[in-house]
Amino acid sequence: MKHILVIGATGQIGSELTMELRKRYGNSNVVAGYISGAEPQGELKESGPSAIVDVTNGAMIEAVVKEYQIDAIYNLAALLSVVAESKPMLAWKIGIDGLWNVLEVAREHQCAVFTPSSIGSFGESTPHVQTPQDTIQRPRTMYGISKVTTELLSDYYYNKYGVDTRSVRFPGIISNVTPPGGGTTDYAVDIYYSAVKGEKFVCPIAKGTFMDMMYMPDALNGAISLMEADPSRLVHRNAFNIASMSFDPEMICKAIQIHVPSFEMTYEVDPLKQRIANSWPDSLDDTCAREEWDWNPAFNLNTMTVDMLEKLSAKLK
Ligand code: AKB
Repeated sequence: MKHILVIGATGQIGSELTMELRKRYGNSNVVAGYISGAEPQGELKESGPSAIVDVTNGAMIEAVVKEYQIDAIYNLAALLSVVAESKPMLAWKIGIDGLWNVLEVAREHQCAVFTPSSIGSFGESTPHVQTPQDTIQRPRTMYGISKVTTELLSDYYYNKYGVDTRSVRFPGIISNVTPPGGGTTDYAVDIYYSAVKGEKFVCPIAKGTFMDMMYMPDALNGAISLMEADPSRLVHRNAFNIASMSFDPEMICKAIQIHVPSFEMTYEVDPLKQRIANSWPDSLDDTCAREEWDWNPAFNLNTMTVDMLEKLSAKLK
């Protein structure tokens, strides 16, 4: 039986991942770890155990791991790319000092660890089209630097101590539940809210800027499938390219207009977001994930758009 701790359980990915894990492993076996001021609400709070877990406090992580006999940790504590540029030291403290704490506790208590990386781990000098699994990673943002370090440190703990660390490089994640905050790819979520509210969308990312994106159900399934994968098949560990769709603002706008013909979009490019977006891949090659653990996403831009518009219309009614 798996006993799982999700650190960052009230964030964009954490809130849905916790519920999905509870569905698969049983409500009482999945602890929602949150920081003070970001308490779980509603179903997330009612459906299973929760505990304050500040990733920068190793003793706090260890106490929860011991209390609930945790054997797997999903460590989602991080600042997203744009906000990390305005608070680089805090981004490092949460992303890397926090990761050290998680890995040390995992080493002591034999826990498997999933800590996501991102398309942000690549930079200007990375090949941008069909970015290979193993390639140049020289990002210039603090988010990217912390994600490359996450990959290296996670591999280090696997190679040196045998800690079962695994990870994926998430693209921009699109969801209709908890909104993201402070990311470069957030526009691809915000645009759906504008469409459903009948508002014009002002896009902060320029026409022709392609980035990889993914619908939340595929992202959750990817993380859980990788953690369940047969270790003898894994050539890579930290972190796998995973992909399902790549589009620019024009393409997502057109996909929405099929269902909301009156929807309009204009541009007001945000220089920081654009600089970050320009440095990221246009599309990823995810062959290794497909070969080593059968990664196979279910959604494309059109099927995601139908589902997003339907769910958001019901939610915002
Ligand atoms: C961000 O935009 O910062 C994130 C990411 C792609 O890692 N969504």
